[in-house]
Amino acid sequence: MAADFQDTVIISDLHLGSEVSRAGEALQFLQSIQFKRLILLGDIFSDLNFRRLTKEHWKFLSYIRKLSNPRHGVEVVWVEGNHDHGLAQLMSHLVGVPVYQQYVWEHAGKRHLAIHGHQFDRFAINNFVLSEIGQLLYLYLQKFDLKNKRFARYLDRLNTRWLRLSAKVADGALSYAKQGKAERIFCGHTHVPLHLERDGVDYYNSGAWVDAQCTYIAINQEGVAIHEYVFESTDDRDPGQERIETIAESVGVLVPAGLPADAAYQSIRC
Ligand SMILES: [Mn+2]
Repeated sequence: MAADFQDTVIISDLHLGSEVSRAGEALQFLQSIQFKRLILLGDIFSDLNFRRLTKEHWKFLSYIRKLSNPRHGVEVVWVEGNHDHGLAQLMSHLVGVPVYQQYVWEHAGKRHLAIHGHQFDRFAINNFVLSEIGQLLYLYLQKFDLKNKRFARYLDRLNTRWLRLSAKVADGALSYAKQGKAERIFCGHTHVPLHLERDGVDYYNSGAWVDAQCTYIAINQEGVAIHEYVFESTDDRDPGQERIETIAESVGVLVPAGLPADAAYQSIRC
């Protein structure tokens, strides 16, 4: 199927070196999918202490190194996050992948921009009141809630901290994309997958690979979608299994599959 082949795949916030990192599943996922470009959108590492990396974490890194070999015809890009900060030089040597502060590319006649998103965490909100985007978000969520009862429970679990950070990064990113004349902007950092559209600019958050919910962004000719990767926990015979969660571009928000999204967020610093 055409959908099995992606132009670009984006993952972020794997937090290697942390106990909650889902490195094994991330590796399984990358091996199950075909793509021309892989963007590691920041916070792939949790900190600079390499002694905390487990065997599984090293396996993930060595696969990235393998993938970046020109022989494979895959472009691998590392975009620095706040936890990755300072690893840039080391990584490009160790894993053979170029590291960027932000990465810009053209696809389907549109300008795409990938940036981790911590840059908007302390974003000075000057022309957009935070409560406004908070309300906007709730409107999106409520609209969706009409179709999915389970989502009501998810909504209940959202706390103000989550909402504030997720909204802040979305708002900052949308403004930044507008300035930079990008039609699509991609961030991580908040650990919460999200799609928002404002003034003709689309914002996508790739979520994270820690705790229960692991999400990625896939870009192909049909557009952009956020997916949840669902893996076999006991048996590896069908590692490619994956469930497409929601994401029609028009709907605008990802519904985690009944999982406590805020738990993932709270368990580790973004
Ligand atoms: Mn981060």
